[in-house]
Amino acid sequence: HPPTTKPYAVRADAHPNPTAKRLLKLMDRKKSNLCVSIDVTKCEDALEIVRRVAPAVCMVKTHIDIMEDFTPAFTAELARLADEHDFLIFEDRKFADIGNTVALQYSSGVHRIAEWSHITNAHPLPGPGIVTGLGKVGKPLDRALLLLAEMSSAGNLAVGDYTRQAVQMARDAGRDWVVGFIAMGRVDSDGDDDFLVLTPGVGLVAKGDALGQQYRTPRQVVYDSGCDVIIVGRGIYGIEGDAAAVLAEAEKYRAEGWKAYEDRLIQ
Ligand code: 5BU
Repeated sequence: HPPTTKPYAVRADAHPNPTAKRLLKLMDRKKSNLCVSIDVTKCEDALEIVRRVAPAVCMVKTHIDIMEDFTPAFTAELARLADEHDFLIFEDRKFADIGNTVALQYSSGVHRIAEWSHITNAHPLPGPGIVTGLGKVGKPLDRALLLLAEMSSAGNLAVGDYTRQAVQMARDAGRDWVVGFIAMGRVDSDGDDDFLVLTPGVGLVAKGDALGQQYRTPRQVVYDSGCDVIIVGRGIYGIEGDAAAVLAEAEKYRAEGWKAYEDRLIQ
């Protein structure tokens, strides 16, 4: 049975990584496979968006290096909100250096990503040392890593053999640390291991932006392509209106993503 036909809760029971297990369980509890990407540059604006969408999400995704007024109080409050509203924090850091350097970038500097981010991601480009280096920091903290096997932007080079080797790198590392992929579809379908597939480039209206982003609908992503989590940024926080309007938009994506998941279970 491929993972796409198994309920998130069943996959949670069999997962060796505590963070992946927690994610799959809370997805089931909140009936949400929606991750909202918070790409604004002021801490208070970011927290306001998180407070609005919190009831609808299984995960919040950050780019911590875009914050103009970052202090550790921001990530502390994010962590508090995550506990209060039952979601995980995914720092979309896209590490891409040698193992020794990424271990420092992950643990240290201004942002101390490993301290507050449950999940982060890395490019497989530098080779398996990147996975080992990040693991030295993240494994003892029960964190989880995703590899970028594919990207959503037009003309990206993560295709074909590159994608296949990313999947192999994850298999070699083990699912207790590399829990899945950023990908546009079921890149692991040649095996019977159960990886998580998280997918950006999701929108209900826009088809893309001026800088190469390409959008598909929650249904295309979850039902047609078998992905597990939809990642939505501007489609939710960018809409016009008050707090209620932003939550309503998040709720629309949550409902679409969840319906697509339920439909694929009974295929
Ligand atoms: P959008 O506003 O929904 O287009 O934002 C998408 C987010 O997902 C944004 O933070 C990107 O950095 C991120 N992203 C992406 O769009 N495509 C990718 O392949 C990867 C990340 Br990896």
